[in-house]
Amino acid sequence: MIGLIFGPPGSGKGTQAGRIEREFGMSHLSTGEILRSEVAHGSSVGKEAARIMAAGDLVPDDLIDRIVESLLRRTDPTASVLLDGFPRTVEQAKALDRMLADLNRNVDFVVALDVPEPLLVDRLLHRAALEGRADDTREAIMERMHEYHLRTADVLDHYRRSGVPVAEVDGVGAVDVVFDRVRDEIKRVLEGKPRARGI
Ligand code: B4P
Repeated sequence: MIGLIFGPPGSGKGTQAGRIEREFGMSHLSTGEILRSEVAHGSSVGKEAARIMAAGDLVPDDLIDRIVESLLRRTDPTASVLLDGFPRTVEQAKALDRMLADLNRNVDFVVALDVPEPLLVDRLLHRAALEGRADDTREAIMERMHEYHLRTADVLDHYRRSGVPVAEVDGVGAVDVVFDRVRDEIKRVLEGKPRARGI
């Protein structure tokens, strides 16, 4: 099974992904975490990505596609994988379709977290105060929101058009409450049941 956790910056992708990983036995693959690790190690990829990420921009599609393709090729073909933060552009989504087709796999579901923008900004500024991530400055946060609307939001339509089940989940509320909704949606998709409440 291949699942995607999708949503704007600060919507809780990474937070919910850890819980989904434990509940459904999926391997969590976060492109944001991979890039931060490359930056921390000072690799050539990290050097290229650091400045782009700190400005709140998206790293180039070909760079991120190569990273994901190499990881997917090294993954046990029977393992369930949860992709977090990828794809972030329609071009990345098309590249993922090609990678998965080569591996005789496909995207089985998308969980999209829905959170109003003022709350997203509050969450990220709160995280900035706690963790001091380079891309959690107010300026970078606003740029990340802009990039999301400009380039990432259309990814959901790509999957809807392809017939992949897309579950939009209300991401407002305590982390455990949001996870209850996420878990119910994934179970519903896995059981092939129609949606009970509106997408
Ligand atoms: P990511 O690491 O994906 O960063 P993010 O969008 O902020 O999500 P994250 O998972 O960290 O945060 P979450 O919403 O869980 O990407 C970082 C950067 O990497 C991108 O801007 C880009 O430059 C680059 N990048 C990554 N993938 C790329 C790709 N495919 N293509 C190009 N570039 C790429 O949580 C946010 C905060 O909210 C946390 O503090 C959390 O504790 C809090 N929170 C979560 N759920 C909450 C809840 N229910 N209530 C209250 N707070 C909550």
